[in-house]
Amino acid sequence: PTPIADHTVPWPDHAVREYVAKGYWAGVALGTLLREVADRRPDVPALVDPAAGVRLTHGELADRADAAAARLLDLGMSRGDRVVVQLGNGWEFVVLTVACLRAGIVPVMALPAHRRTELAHLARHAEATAIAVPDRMREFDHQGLAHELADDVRAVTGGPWHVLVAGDDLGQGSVDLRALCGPGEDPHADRARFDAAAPGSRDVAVFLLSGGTTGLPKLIARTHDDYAYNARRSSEMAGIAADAVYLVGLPAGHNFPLACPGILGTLLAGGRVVMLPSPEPVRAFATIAAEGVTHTAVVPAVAARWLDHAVEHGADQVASLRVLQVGGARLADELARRVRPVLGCTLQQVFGMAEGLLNFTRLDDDEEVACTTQGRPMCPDDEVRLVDELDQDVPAGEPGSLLTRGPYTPRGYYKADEQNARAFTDDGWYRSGDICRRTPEGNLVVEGRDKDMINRGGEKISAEEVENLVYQLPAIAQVAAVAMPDPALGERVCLYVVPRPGGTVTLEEVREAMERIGVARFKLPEHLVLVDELATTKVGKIDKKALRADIAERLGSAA
Ligand code: J2J
Repeated sequence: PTPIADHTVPWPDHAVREYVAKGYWAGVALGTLLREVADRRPDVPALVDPAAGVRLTHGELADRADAAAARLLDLGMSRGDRVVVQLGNGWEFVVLTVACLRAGIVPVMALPAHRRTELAHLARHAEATAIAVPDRMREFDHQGLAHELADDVRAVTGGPWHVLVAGDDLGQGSVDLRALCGPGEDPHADRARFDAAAPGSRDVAVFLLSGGTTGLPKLIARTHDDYAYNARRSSEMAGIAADAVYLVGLPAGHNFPLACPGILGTLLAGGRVVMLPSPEPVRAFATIAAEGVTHTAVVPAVAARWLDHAVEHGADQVASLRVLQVGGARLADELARRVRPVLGCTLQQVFGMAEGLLNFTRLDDDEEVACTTQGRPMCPDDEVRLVDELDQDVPAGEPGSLLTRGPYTPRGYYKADEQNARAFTDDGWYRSGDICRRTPEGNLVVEGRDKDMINRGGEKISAEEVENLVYQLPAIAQVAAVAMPDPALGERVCLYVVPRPGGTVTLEEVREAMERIGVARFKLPEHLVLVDELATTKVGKIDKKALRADIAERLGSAA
């Protein structure tokens, strides 16, 4: 595989000097930092997977991670190699991730919902030589698909392709991930290997996936220095210390539960992480009660279900919960106001992005600010501009498109020169595509977006990606994917379709075709409107604003 550094966009030297001088970049690899925590608190609980009955202390987790890292090297992997990680929320995810951070093997954080299209793209683009999957999850044969991908990948890398499988049903040629993540025979030797050769702190630690505005997902290369700061500072924001018990209910490979503060922030603070396969309220509430959970992160759609559940069944089970972080999509003010009265905990709104910048409402903000804004940047040296179409700053208080730079916001996507020219300004500002307004006291309110993305309850869907897939159907002359309003999820995917003359197409046909190609289910359109032509703007582009208004009106008048 090509060295990662050949395709990353570095921060300029003066910025690096500043971030180091100000202590944001500590110069220590994430795996080393986690090892140091374990050495200070070896016997303190670190990781709980109630479903698997696994409980590990910080010492045990660190030892297992070192053993797993050693076994990855024994398989033939080495520093700088990439592994696509598509695991459910179980203990193996955490051990494997920490192992990678120790060995300098870079995990590519896929989502459990991803299918052939996404996984093949990630594996090829990252030139991965391994994939980690469950045997089966939610009726899907992940192991089978992982083996099918092998030929695809070998065609690019020419190298071997390791399929690491978590589960009882190991197929031929699969590596037993649970055994790989099990206790080692010689903990001292294993750790010595990585103590002596930790990855460089400026090296890439993880690849995160972008929230999707282009035909295929882009990779965000997060370095040890920047991601460690991301996790540490987020812990301060959320009040995570050694006594914290953090519940992971969102897909663990997503930036929010991984490091904002999530798994990494909690472990670095010496706290305890509890893995839960889904945030479904019955099990989540029972787990919060059983484990004394103090912190967790959800998307607005989940917050709404938790509130309803608590109204119906009471909130006694969540009495230990101190902070409920909500982010990923805009939280309605009315919902926000119910959090404290109903759940009895502090609401923290998080407006974040895998590209970097994190905004938090502070735990001591007054209720009005916490319920009506999405907070402010966590770092004093996060730079945020709100601009108009010509990249000029908008007047104070007016809505503008958000641009940002900072110590944990990389200056470009991985191996994506063309997209970088659009998504970043020449002087390195990331265009988040969010339309925000700044309140007089300095908090941001997310009012909309100027990027072509659909936010389905926090799951980001690129309209262009959906359109490209739909164009594979022969009956389609023209297609546009737009967001339609939805009471539960905020938005869902709606398709506007112009069929070829004499032809027609149904929603079911489109969904079946996409499923055959193999794509994450959450991207499948949920409504289809047949039209004779698509309205265009003055410059001849499809007028998505008009289409969004059209579908909102159609749904509104139907209700
Ligand atoms: C409105 N829109 C929001 C919010 C994200 C913490 C929290 C979320 C993410 C995330 C994350 C929003 N209100 N509170 O990585 O660490 C939309 C914006 C943003 C995009 C980023 C984290 N919080 N959004 O959601 O990379 O449009 O990260 O640009 O998945 O989600 O998506 P993603």
